Amino acid sequence: GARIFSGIKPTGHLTLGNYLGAMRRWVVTDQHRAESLFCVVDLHALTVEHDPARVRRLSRQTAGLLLAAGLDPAVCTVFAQSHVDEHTRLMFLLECVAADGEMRRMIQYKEKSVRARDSGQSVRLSLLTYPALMAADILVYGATEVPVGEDQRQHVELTRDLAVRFNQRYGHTFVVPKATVPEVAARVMDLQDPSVKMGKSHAATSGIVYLLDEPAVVAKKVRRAVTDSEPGVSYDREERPGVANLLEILSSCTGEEPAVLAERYDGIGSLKADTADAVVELLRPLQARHAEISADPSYVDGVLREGAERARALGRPTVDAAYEAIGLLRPV
Ligand code: AQP
Repeated sequence: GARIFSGIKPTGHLTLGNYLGAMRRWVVTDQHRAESLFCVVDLHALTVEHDPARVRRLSRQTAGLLLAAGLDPAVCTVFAQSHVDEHTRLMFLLECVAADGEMRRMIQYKEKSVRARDSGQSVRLSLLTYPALMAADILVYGATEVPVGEDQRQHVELTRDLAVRFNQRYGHTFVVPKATVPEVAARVMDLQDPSVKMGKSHAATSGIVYLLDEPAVVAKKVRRAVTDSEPGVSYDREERPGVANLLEILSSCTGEEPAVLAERYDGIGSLKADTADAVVELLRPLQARHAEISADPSYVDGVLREGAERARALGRPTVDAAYEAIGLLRPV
């Protein structure tokens, strides 16, 4: 049957992009239709300059937000990557089937290594090998599907390549997974600069809607979104990226096609007003549940503890099989 794995990095406060591109599907459909695991991938947060106390705080907050969004620990597994050693055990084997060239080709590596150098920091080696750990995250659990936003598709493709290569060389060990990307809002763009994605680790925050932004803040950010000087509203991602982004966000909230929505509006002002309202309503229940959940920090810790146990039990046989297959002497 289907098995689902996906993760989220505790590198910043979660955004509307994380929610529409990934989390919402985990909550609404994925967790109910297959055995599924959702992971706070905290090790990945160490691949760029980081503050230890902040990563720890964001890890707990991210887990809390996954639960507030509606992941139900009774039907799915919510856990932290660093609690389950199987991920790093498998990573090394995958580094032994991966080539350095294919790692260097990854867009995220290119972008984030430029960002690090531009701000005078060295590029951590783990940023280059990141996709091997991500591949391990997925392959450990024999996931068939990986629900992600568009920006992660390339890493899932590499995961497939590594799985196939390992299986060919050392015998069938891994399930070959595929990425599933939403039809709209697969790449929510920054409201102030619709040429870049809305990213939680970006420094300029006025174009980013955070899941915990107050309604008035959400409304202000949407109202001030950068669009263009064309009259009227039309859906054209190439020529009108700012307007298209608003239409996609609204579409993702209401379920109507962006092009159909575009016909309904004469001016950008009313599109922005409706989009702001829709996002505020979308976030309202999540924010209410988050307030309840944060009243009891031990709740989140308990969920993570049980999640890690379940994940470990699911993952260990595959990693043991991979160690055997690749030629390591197994302890007796
Ligand atoms: N803008 C987005 N639109 C749609 N989906 C998105 N995702 C992220 N941003 C958008 C999806 O959310 C999931 C978790 O993302 P992540 O934690 O792997 O990465 P991030 O939020 O992009 O955070 P970074 O990498 O720390 O910040 P950036 O890169 O922005 O500087 C993934 O499924 C992702 O596709």
